[in-house]
Amino acid sequence: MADGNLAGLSPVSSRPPEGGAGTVRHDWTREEVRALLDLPFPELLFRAQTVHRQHFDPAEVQISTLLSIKTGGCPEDCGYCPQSAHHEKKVKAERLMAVEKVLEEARRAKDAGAARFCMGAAWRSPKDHDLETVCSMIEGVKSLGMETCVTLGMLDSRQAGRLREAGLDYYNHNLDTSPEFYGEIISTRTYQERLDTLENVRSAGISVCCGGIVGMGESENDRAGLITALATLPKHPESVPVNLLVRVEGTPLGNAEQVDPLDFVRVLAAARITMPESRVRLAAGREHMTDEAQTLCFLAGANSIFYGERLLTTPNPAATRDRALLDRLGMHTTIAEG
Ligand code: SAM
Ligand code: DTB
Ligand code: SF4
Repeated sequence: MADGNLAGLSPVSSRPPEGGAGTVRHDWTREEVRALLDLPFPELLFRAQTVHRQHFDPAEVQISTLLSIKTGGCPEDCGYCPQSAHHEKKVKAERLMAVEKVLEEARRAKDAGAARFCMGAAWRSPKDHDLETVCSMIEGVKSLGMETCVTLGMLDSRQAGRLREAGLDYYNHNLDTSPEFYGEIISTRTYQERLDTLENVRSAGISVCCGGIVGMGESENDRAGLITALATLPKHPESVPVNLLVRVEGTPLGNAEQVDPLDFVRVLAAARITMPESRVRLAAGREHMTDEAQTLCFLAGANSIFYGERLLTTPNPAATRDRALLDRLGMHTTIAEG
């Protein structure tokens, strides 16, 4: 998908440009990622945009629509999440949605132009009976001609195999933050358990969607730690969602300090440079972001967004606002991806 527009442009420093076409490194060190995050902003963006153009059409953005198929009442204690049963104010727990209802929503998302339909469940891990229902949802959404993604918590290899058999394209499971900051945010599941789930998903032949959250009180070193953990996986995740924390009142992180939007852009740029072939998603947190900040995110190499009025339980920009922004920028969306 490289368009070669920048062929012949020399890099601004004496170092070779990261992730040149054909070079995908898996040996990034945290120091190297920190050095990227610390670059002067114009240089960081130039490098990210250069890498981006070697692998993608810089005017194209993939859009995915989310649906919460099982909301609330989650036994996990993730400090950012309004669906955890541990927090003082939480969203109402609901049952797993009926397959037909989910397909209705998927049809609506397809008509609005989404290429991928992502279904999320507030589970620690799926029960066998529920997994079968989710498999029917996957089969139904695929028959509409959309890509499928689910996020259901931890999976063992048998469960991953079953999802693959049903035709699942992507599984979302995030590392969330650096290994050492992780314990400040979640106590009910370990970093290693997350890595094990990712390995089970990979081995089953499902594409991986894995990223994290910025804005939970982490240091720049933690941000570098997250990017390094992702960029040193044996195979880079095909999708890397970078979420800006949605601060939900009543969760332990409801009053977390706001992140400088330019620092958020830096994390996206570092993800783009270190994982040149991955789709980097400007994920949660766009609702309160200006159009100009989102534009910088696209320049930094983000080429995917969640589209539609709702994420899982919190608001997302209206589709009309997103369309207007993409039109202003002369950008277009992917219809379907192989
Ligand atoms: N329950 C499953 C799990 O966590 O494994 C799947 C759903 S969970 C909501 C998916 C991801 O959404 C989390 O890993 C986290 O990265 C992100 N997320 C949840 N709440 C968020 C918030 N308030 N702001 C930003 N991202 C959030
Ligand atoms: C991801 O990284 N972000 C999405 C998706 N994967 C499942 C979820 C964001 C959730 C934001 C909070 C909410 O709406 O509940
Ligand atoms: Fe549960 Fe997922 Fe929310 Fe954690 S992020 S509390 S596992 S729904």
